Amino acid sequence: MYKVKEKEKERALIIGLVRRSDEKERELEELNELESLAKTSGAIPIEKIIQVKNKPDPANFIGRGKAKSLEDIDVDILLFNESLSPSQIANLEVLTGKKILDRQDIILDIFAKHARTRSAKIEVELAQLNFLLTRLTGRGKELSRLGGTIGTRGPGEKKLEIDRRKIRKGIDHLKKELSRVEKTREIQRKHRERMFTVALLGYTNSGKTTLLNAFTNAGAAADDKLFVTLDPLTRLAITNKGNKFLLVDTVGFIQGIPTQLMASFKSTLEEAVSADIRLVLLDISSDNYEEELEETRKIMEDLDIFNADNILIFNKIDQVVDPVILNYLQEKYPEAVFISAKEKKGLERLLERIDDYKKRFWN
Ligand SMILES: Nc1nc2c(ncn2[C@@H]2O[C@H](COP(=O)(O)OP(=O)(O)O)[C@@H](O)[C@H]2O)c(=O)[nH]1
Ligand SMILES: [Mg+2]
Repeated sequence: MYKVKEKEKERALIIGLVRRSDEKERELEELNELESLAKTSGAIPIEKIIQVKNKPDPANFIGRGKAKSLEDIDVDILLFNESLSPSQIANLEVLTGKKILDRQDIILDIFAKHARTRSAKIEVELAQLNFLLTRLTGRGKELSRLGGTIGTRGPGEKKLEIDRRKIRKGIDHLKKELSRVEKTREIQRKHRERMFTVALLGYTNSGKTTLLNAFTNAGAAADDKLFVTLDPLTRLAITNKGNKFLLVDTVGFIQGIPTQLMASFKSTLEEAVSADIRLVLLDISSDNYEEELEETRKIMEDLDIFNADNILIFNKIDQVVDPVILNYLQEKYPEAVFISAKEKKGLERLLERIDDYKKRFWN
């Protein structure tokens, strides 16, 4: 399974393909999301391009000429919004000399990086193996179809069968491991000594990581030694009253998550589920914040964490030009906190709310 190499900071070109030019605007929204997913996975998105093509090329998706023209661009990854067939991936790899990834690859990579508990890691591995299996199966078909033509020697159907068997075996093994781990997990959790834990939830791009960083800077007086033992997605923060808490970044919600990935998505959110309270972020500058709020509610209900132990946060208020909108939302959601994580506005109030919750739930 391909992974974005974080240390080397690979450069990515993001590519969308639409059938008609009036679909460009919607595609651009998806590419914007894909861009932040790419960033989350550790790549550097360089540019986004949208190609109009009424029929994708069965062999090369974007077409041979277009693919050739990308050969000299200074990027390591070509990241496609649409899922490509195994043969398209192989052909594009040869034509361009770049790594070819699609949306599912990136999402799986992000899950893998956010999975911390043993069971979350297993769920992600399972999703990766299942995904690999569908790709192999697809490739098997492609290859046997090519089997008779000139220039293709025995395409290794046999090797593919062995690979498939290996993967299925791996899947069985992981499933057994998973049920074993889940049995012991509950017991361990009860025994663990914990700090007051606050999880960040919300869509990709809502500002979770920015808020995590804003709080960490605010909490610079906190004990540095503790940081060493925390994983990179968890920080120790401190309120003005001196209350310490752990702040956990999460994988975040992604539009239209493929259903095969739902299980691994949910298990990467385990930390959010077991947190004491959750900060639920919404991007107030998004055109779709109402839908996003509705979706957020649904996902949280599904995870059984839609309750009073959450603080609704409207982020990016610096982007709101019309004060009427702000007033309207403040009246409609009196419990919500309005902040700008980037400009560090409203954070004091948020910290006070965290103080209140800690007092209520933690004594
Ligand atoms: N204008 C503005 N931009 C913000 C704010 N908070 C985050 N951003 C930007 O929104 C984008 C996504 O933020 P990020 O923290 O990565 O979101 P995440 O995907 O939820 O972790 C970045 O470009 C941030 O700089 C804010 O309060 N105001
Ligand atoms: Mg983030």
